[in-house]
Amino acid sequence: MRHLRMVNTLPVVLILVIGMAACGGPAAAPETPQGTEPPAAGEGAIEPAAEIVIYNWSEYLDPEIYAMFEEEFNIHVVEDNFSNNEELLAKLQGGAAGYSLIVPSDYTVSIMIEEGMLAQLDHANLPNLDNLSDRFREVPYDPGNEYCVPYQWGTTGIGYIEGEVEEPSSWAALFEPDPESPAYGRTTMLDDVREGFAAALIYLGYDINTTDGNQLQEAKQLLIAAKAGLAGYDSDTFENLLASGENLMAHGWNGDFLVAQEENETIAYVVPEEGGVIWVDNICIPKSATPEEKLAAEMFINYLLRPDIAAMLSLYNYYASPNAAAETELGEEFLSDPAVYPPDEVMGRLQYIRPVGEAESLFQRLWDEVKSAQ
Ligand code: SPD
Repeated sequence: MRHLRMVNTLPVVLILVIGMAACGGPAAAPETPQGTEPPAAGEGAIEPAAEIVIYNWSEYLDPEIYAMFEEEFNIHVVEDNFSNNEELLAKLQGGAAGYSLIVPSDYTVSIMIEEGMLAQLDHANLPNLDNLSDRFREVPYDPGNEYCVPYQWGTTGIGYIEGEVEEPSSWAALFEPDPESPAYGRTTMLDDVREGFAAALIYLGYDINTTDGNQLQEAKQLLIAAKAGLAGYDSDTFENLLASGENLMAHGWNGDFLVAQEENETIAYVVPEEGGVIWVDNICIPKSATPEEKLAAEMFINYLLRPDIAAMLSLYNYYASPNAAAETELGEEFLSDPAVYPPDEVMGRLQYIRPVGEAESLFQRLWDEVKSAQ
């Protein structure tokens, strides 16, 4: 089993309200139905599609799960990947069809619901929904799981090579890069507008969902200054670049660093003292799915909700599970890993990214300016 060295940092600088019920340690497993049977096919009933396409983050679903699902239900799953929520959103807004399943984060679910991009889930096809812990049945961006099912949750902080660089206990490690540090020029930041701005805004002491133009300009200047110490922006391979020794520090997601630790045990992860981001990714069905694809997609979601499969998913990518019934299979060692399930002290300084309405385009314009700055 993988272990990430989680470094506890200094006391809380920002006391931030975690407004979602989705935070906190694992809950006790409820007694729940474990059914995986597809809905009975009556006369004139829809037959599930023979193939579905899932549009997901990279390395976020054990291929063995696809194989087992296909074996059991004779439905083939094909995967395509995106690097950030905005790429997913733009692709669907651009009219991309053919996807039966997508995996947006919390704030993007809100946007997609608002824009009418998601199909309503038929809960009759999701008997395993009851396996979710209560707090994931009532997430604020989708109360009652009308459109989506929470998939995994985690945090955003800094990964680094222990012994080669000092512990980056402050975001200053990114935003005031020391040319003498071995990590100078061997550091990456996520290629992600909201995550990039969140890191800068947290360092400045601002709300990560601010729409104040002056604060966003200040954050932009900080992000531009940070570029001197960066090797680049990367959301897909940042952990591998640490594992291989090419880079020494990366802004990124906890589970990805944990997985990479299997290859390089000197990788460590920290949520800096100023705070970090907490997020919940969700599995949803785009409205463009045909009835046959939607049924097959619901069967796949129900399969993922099975305790053994939910545990397999979390043990593959080392992210926390919203599935309370999976806890027995996950085991105490996993459930008590502070890098996966942050202790209260860390939870207290995490913030959720939220939709910012019309200011989304301002964030995007400023991010483009950051990316193109010399
Ligand atoms: N390797 C998959 C990582 C998925 C992380 N999603 C988090 C998005 C938070 N903004």
